[in-house]
Amino acid sequence: MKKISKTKVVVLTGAGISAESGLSTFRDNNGLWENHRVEEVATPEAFDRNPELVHRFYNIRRANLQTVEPNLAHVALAEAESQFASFLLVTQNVDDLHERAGSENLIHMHGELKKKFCVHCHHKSEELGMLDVNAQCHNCGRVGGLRPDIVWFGEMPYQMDAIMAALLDCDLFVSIGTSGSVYPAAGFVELANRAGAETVELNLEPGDQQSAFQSAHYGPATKVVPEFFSRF
Ligand code: BV8
Repeated sequence: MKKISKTKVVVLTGAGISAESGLSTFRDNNGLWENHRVEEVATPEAFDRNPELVHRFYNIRRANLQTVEPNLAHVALAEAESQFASFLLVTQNVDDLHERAGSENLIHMHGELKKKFCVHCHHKSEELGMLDVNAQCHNCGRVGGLRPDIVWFGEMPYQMDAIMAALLDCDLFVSIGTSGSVYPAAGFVELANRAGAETVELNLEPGDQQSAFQSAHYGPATKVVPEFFSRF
C-alpha cells in the first residue's frame, strides 16, 4: 500500500491527454474542423447563426466517445488520486475518459459532451445520442432550445471559484496535454507559481506557457504521465 504524500495537487489536462486514445486535438489540422476554425464553431453566436452545423460538430464528437478507451495517462491520474493529501483534476476536455479511467475528484471546466441543457428553462440532462434543432425539452416542453452543455468561447468556465481556491492552496500544479492557448486555463500556472507551488508541464512539446513552468518533461502522455507519478 503506497504511503499518502502530504502534497496537495492540482492537475490540468487538455486534448493532448486523449490524443493517444484516438481523439483529435484542437491544434490538429491547425484548429480547423470541416474548414471552420474551432473558435468560430464553439461560440454562442455560431449556435444562433447555424445551430445545425454546431449540432453536427458535437454529435460527431459525442458518437466518437463510443469508439475510444481511456489510455495509460488517464489511468495513471486515476491511480494517483489516492496517493496525495488532496488531488483535484481539472480538465478542459469534454470527453468522458477521465471518469471512465476512475478519476473522481474531477471538474470539467469546459463542460461535457454527454450533457445538454435547455436555453429556455436551463434544465440540464444527460445526452448520449444526437441533438438537433427539433429536439424537445422534457422539462419545459419547448422545441429548439436544447444545446450541448459545453462552455463556448466567450462563456464563463464552470466551477472557477473551486478551481481558483485549489490553485491558491496547492503544493504541486501539473499541466498535461494542453497548448496553454486558451484562457482562463492558460493562466492557472501563474496562479500556482504565486501560491508557491511547484509547477510542471507534461506535454508532447513545449506549450505557449512553457516559460512559466519550473520544470517540464516532454513526450507522449502515456509515457511521461505514469513516469512522473511513479516517483511519489
Ligand atoms: C472566457 C470546449 C470570459 C469547446 C473550449 C484572456 C483572459 C480571459 C479570456 C480570454 C483572454 N483572451 C481571450 C480570451 C477569450 C477566450 C480565449 O482564451 N481565446 C483564445 C483563443 C485566445 N477564452 C474564453 O472565451 C473562455 N471564456 O474567458 O469567459 C467571461 C468572463 C465573464 C463572463 C463571461 C465570460 C472560454 C474558453 C473555453 C472554450 N471552450 N472547449 C469544445 O470542446 O468544443 S476551448 C478548447 O480549446 C479546449 O477545451 C481547450 O481549453 C482549448 C485548447 O485546447 P487544448 O486542450 O490545449 O488542445 P490543443 O489542441 O490546443 O493542444 C493540445 C496539446 O497537446 C498540444 O500542446 C500538443 O502538443 C499536446 N499533445 C498532442 N498529443 C499529445 C500531446 N501531449 C501529450 N501526449 C500526446 N500524445
